[in-house]
Amino acid sequence: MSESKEFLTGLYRDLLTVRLFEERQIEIYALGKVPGHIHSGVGEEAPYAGVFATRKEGDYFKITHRPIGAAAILGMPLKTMFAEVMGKETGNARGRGGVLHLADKSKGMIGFSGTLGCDAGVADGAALSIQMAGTDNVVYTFFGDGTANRGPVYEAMNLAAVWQLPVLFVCNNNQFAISTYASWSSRVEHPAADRAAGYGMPSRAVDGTDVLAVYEAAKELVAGIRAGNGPAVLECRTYRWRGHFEGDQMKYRDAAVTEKWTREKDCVANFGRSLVADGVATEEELSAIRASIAAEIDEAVAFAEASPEPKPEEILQGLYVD
Ligand SMILES: Cc1ncc(C[n+]2csc(CCOP(=O)(O)OP(=O)(O)O)c2C)c(N)n1
Ligand SMILES: [Mg+2]
Repeated sequence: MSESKEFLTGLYRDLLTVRLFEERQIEIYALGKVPGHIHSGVGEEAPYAGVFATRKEGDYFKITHRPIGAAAILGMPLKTMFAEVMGKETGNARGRGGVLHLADKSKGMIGFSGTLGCDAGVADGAALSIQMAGTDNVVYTFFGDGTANRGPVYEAMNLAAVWQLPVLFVCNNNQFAISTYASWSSRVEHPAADRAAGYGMPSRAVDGTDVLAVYEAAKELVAGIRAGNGPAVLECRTYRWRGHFEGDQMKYRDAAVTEKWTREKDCVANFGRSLVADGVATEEELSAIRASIAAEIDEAVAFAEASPEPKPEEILQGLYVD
């Protein structure tokens, strides 16, 4: 591996932070501590960790509903994240947004719309502001394979290409949109990457469980965007390990296939093993990283649990610009 030990172990930490956040989210949801419902992103950490490793100060980010632990990579405190997820006053949206609305403008996170696909147009707007300011910053906007088939995504891609906007469109193709297989809703293998040529954009499709493959492809595409060559598409093939939501019985899919993906294509375990095999880090060093993240998560959950709920008389505060 040509990257430094610091970079590679940092990448491992990012992957594992998202993994442990997502696992803990499942636990607290099962205990009835999360209002609404969650969309587990366990197993889909590498597209975010690999892509965000190419970021720099001043960039903008739009994450989706899965995995929301990705917000931690961008520097959002775990305490704030768990508090928001649990609907507490100490969350980033004072508990009004919940699992779908982890965002912090000071970290470049410009929010997420539950109306899937519309984020791509917002990414264009942020990219236009970068273009007008004349910097070499980039907007990273994520969406799923199902969302890749939506009109607003096509329009945003076309406009970004026509105006040569600095956007990296990242499709996390986890092969399902709720219970619909990606192959049932698209005639092309890569619903985002295969269509990029139609807009005049470069694209790459990679194994989204290989964090270094994701990073290398993103680095190449982002270099072109920062150089002023306009937008690009990166598609990462992953697999949704759990149901669309917790409680989904997944009768529409073969449990043996799921078991195979989780066993063979675990992006965290595989990357950890390669770091040890290549002499970049020892098992002990990786265990120490795990222990420090786990301790931070314990502390964050305790903080969120002890935080106050919004007061009924204040529940409408902050929903609109005052
Ligand atoms: C415009 C719109 N249609 C439908 C939904 C309901 N919905 C929520 S998640 C989801 C599946 C999206 O699939 P995909 O884009 O592949 O993302 P994934 O859930 O697999 O991460 C759907 C249909 C929505 N939120 N917005
Ligand atoms: Mg999907």
